[in-house]
Amino acid sequence: MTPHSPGTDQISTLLSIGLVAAAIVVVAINLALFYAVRKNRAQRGSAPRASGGGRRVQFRVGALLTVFALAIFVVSLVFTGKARETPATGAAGLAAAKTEPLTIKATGQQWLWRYDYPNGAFSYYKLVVPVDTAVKLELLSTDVVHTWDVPDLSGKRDAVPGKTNEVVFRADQEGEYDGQSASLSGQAYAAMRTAVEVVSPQAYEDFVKQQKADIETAQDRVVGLIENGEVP
Ligand SMILES: [Cu+2]
Repeated sequence: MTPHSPGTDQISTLLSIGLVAAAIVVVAINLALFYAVRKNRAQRGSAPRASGGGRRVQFRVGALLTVFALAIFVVSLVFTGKARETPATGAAGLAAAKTEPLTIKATGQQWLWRYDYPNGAFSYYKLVVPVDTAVKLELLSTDVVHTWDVPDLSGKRDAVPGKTNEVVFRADQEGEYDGQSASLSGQAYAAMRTAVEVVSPQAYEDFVKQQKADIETAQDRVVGLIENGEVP
């Protein structure tokens, strides 16, 4: 995972903190063990001493471990809280999303993602968003539970029928970010991938405009065919 949004930055920092904390525990336990064994090891001709440590030692170790666990708990709370915050659109982002995030509907269906943009355009599989812009995805599902999961940009979130969940992110770099299937939603769930293409605000505006025009042209053509009786 390479974080490319404030939320994923927090998640990956928390992951590193957890890793360091775990390493400290492993090293400390091994050092203590090594020290205890060395101190009490058998001398030539005498049996090793049994050592349990006094009440005071037990209390001190217990207190130390409690403080350590509490510290990790508090740090985790702070970082997950920060990861859930809605990021603000930056200076290089879409001007129209300065105060409110750009809201796009993401609808999961067996086995495809559909994205509906504010101007009425829509796209399948690939989501196009502007860089440095707060983007809010409203997750919906038409059938079963699907999971939207683009690890570089956000934590996973479920799209549940009859309920609207949200994912908020702000991509810090243009490029393409891959999503994967993260929950079993039927036979073809593994093929239900998605991709997020992060482009400049201008390229985003051009894309949704063009996409809308193309959709309308195609729809007009179909209506024309029906009116001419070429399609029953
Ligand atoms: Cu699915």
